[in-house]
Amino acid sequence: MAPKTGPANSRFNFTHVVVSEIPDSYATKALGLSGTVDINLARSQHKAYVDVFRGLGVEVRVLKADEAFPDCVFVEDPAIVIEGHALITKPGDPSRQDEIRRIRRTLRDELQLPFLEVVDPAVKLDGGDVLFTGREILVGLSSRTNKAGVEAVQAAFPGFPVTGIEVAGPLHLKTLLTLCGEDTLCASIESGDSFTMLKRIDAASKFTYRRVLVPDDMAANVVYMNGTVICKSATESPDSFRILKEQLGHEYDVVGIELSEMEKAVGSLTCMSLRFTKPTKIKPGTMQRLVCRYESEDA
Ligand code: CIR
Repeated sequence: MAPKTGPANSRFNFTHVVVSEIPDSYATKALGLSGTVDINLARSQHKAYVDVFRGLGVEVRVLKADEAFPDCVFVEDPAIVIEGHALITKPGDPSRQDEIRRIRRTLRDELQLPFLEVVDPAVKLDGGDVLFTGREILVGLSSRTNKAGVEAVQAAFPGFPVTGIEVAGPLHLKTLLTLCGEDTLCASIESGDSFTMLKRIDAASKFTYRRVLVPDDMAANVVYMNGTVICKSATESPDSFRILKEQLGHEYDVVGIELSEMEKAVGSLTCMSLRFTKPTKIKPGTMQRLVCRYESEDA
């Protein structure tokens, strides 16, 4: 079955999604844990999330849980995939750095994406800080991503403008600010952090985006792909869900997902998947400058 698609020529019509099972260690050892995780509930929430992708007709690759990496469900952080081209990152927290090994195996060896890897030891770079809008790449400067990380993204994707944006409070830029449609950004007004970052983007970007503002901070993290907006459920964030539905529902399907157990480890919707189309041929100019090279130690 061909995947459901959104607007013709959208850069966000994808054929593939990579996700990971949740290890038992997530419940006790994930970074930033607050509250007691109900691991069964976490897994059923995760299943509902994965089922949305399956319902879109895309190929979903589910990586086995890795007990050595309590945060391994957050597959967005060890890699960035833009226009089907992968950059393996240098996760900013040392406990997560070796998560790149299985992501490298999946993207490079199994899916055979055009592939680069950051090797500069000065780089800190989490995929959660990288927001591709279709026109440019905004990179959050956070506790997990530094200036060298922004430069690595710039070097890897010379086809797009790349701009560093100071993260105002949350873990990552995308924790509280995401793409929710074509040329449309979703931000929240709850704490002010999200809105501050939106203003920084307005000031730094030469592009103009339509904006959707939601009342709940965590509801500003949505996944937009294949004509669908995956957001927090009406049960968990009723007002935000209503606003997203009102403002985007005429153009896209809006699907709500419960997220309570993933939020206990600062997780969000974008961070649990990598979404892309495998390029049929490498686009000239997209990744010409090989400033990153691959490490062979885990081939
Ligand atoms: C961490 O602190 O790395 C994880 N507990 C949460 C990572 C969430 N990732 C993301 O938003 N991209």
